[in-house]
Amino acid sequence: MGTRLAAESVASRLSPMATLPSSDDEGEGRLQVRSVWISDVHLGTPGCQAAALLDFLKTVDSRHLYLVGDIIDGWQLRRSWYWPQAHNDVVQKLLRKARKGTRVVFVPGNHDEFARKYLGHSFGGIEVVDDCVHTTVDGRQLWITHGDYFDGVIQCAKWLAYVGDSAYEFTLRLNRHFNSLRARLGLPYWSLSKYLKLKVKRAVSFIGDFEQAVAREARRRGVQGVVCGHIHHAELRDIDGILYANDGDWVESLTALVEHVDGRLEILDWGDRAAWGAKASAQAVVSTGPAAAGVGA
Ligand SMILES: [Mn+2]
Repeated sequence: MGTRLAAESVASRLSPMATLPSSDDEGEGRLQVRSVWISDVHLGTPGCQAAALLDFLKTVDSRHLYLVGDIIDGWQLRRSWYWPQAHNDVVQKLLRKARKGTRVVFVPGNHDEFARKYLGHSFGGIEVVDDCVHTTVDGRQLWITHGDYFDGVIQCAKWLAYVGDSAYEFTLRLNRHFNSLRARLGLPYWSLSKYLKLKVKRAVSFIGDFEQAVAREARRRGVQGVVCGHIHHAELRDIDGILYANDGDWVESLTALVEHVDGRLEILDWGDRAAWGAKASAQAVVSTGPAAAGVGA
């Protein structure tokens, strides 16, 4: 195929390729980045866009791959089993990446909190941690957390502003225990984010409050930025000197956060992938020409 050949010849001219993990899909145009963050995939639910994610994972190669929670939806699976082949393929792809030299780190969220029992362990080369810090190639420290711990904090944001940090941490814990209790009773995770999203008018201020709360915690921890998910709303912006990054989701918006080889962070929108080549610098070309929109689709 012409597209395939063109993409290969571009790839062969890109020198940073040699230092990155070997790709396990040959022939297609590839995007080489340093790091990838994805979250809110919700494998095990009909809403999960597994085929699109699989194509994304085939297209993008990285040294670091962070799975920022709600990857597998344990809540839904417990209610009714839904596990088509495409969902299996995603899991296999992630394991394969770990095997081929990508460092894969899994930070569980509320929907896959069953994995929080296995913090510090690794499965098929995938490390499971509650949170972690990523250092970008230009030396910035990014705290990585799913974000559900902040559901409760936001609810109480107003009075917390007056009573300070100890009450704030108490609320974090309370939200966590509240939902653990619900889990033991067989009730689904109660998400303030979901609840408020139904109330469209308040959703905007909820997202703002969530972002503020997460950025505030990042500042308290002395890092330069934070990467999270949970609210299914991709974002990359500065909040009072803290870099706030949300990698979005693979249910509606099909977005990922990447760190390019020069340390630049960017949100990639799979629906808009034909534009990646234009936006990215020459070392990070996914594909060439208008026909490339079909690559990996
Ligand atoms: Mn979540």
